[in-house]
Amino acid sequence: MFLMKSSEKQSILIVDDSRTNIMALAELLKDEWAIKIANNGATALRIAESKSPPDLILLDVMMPEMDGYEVCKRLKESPITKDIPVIFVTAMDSLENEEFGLSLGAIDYITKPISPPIVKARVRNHLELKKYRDILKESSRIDGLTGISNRRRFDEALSAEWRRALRYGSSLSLIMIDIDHFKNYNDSYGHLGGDECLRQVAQSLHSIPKRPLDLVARYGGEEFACLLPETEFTWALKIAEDLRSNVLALQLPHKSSPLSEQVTVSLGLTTLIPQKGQEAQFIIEEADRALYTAKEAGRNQVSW
Ligand code: GH3
Ligand code: MG
Ligand code: MG
Ligand code: MG
Repeated sequence: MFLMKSSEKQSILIVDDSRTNIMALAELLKDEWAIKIANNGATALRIAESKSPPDLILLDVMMPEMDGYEVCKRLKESPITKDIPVIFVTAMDSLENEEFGLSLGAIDYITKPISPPIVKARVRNHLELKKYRDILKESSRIDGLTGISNRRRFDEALSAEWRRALRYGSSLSLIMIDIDHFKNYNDSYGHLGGDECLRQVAQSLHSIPKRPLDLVARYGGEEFACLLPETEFTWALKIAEDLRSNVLALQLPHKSSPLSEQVTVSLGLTTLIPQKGQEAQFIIEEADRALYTAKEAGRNQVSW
């Protein structure tokens, strides 16, 4: 459900200050792959960090302002872009240059003038490897019990969205969700019964947020987290209420709950605009505090 659809074309970002070079490469590759272009380093970095990053970057070296080596260095330094493979395509054909380019983390170094079939073959090989890396990466970010995203995916997404929100001054919302009286549930229905309950609650939570960057993850035990980038408080509150009522709608019996006859969740919501000097951890602490308030106030409710 989370894996890339095989029908989706992989995309290549071509970075070159020469329009002629861009057109030549684009012409060569456009039938097989989706093409993005940038005629300077800053634009390339922006596209690489965007919500739909390329699967491969073909990078010129000699460009005014920021050269290709610097672009590659920055791509490899950022956790958001470091896994995008970079191939230098350049007229700088000395062994020293090639060695330097590869030492920056590029996976390949192609010198101009290019041989079109060889460029195509190398691009194809690297994109094939990228596809399998993506599949592996994806499966290591799925929670084994519930099939939704796991803590690792959540931590990565939070760190990426925190940076983005900090840079653009946008609102980030986080909802922490905890099943009420789950210890009792395990006591009544056994650990396997508890596991089945976790699966159903996870799936019902997962089906609520609709935008591609919204994320519901199993945070740990019987706690879940819902991360909503670029989301204002009012909308996040509506999502939180929807999460709560979707779990109620499951009508899972919970005979030993001191609260009601069925499984319920408590939710803590925080919306904030990240400020310089704050750590991403801050939004978790705030949402946890709100969750504690919801528990204290009687559970089966949203607090903020
Ligand atoms: P509260 O309403 O205050 O949240 O009460 P609670 O009983 O849910 O809270 P507590 O954190 O004390 O209990 C969480 C329980 O969740 C304890 C643990 O046994 C259970 N749990 C955690 N992970 C799993 C799991 O993977 N499977 C099962 N079956 N139970 C789990
Ligand atoms: Mg150039
Ligand atoms: Mg708990
Ligand atoms: Mg609990």
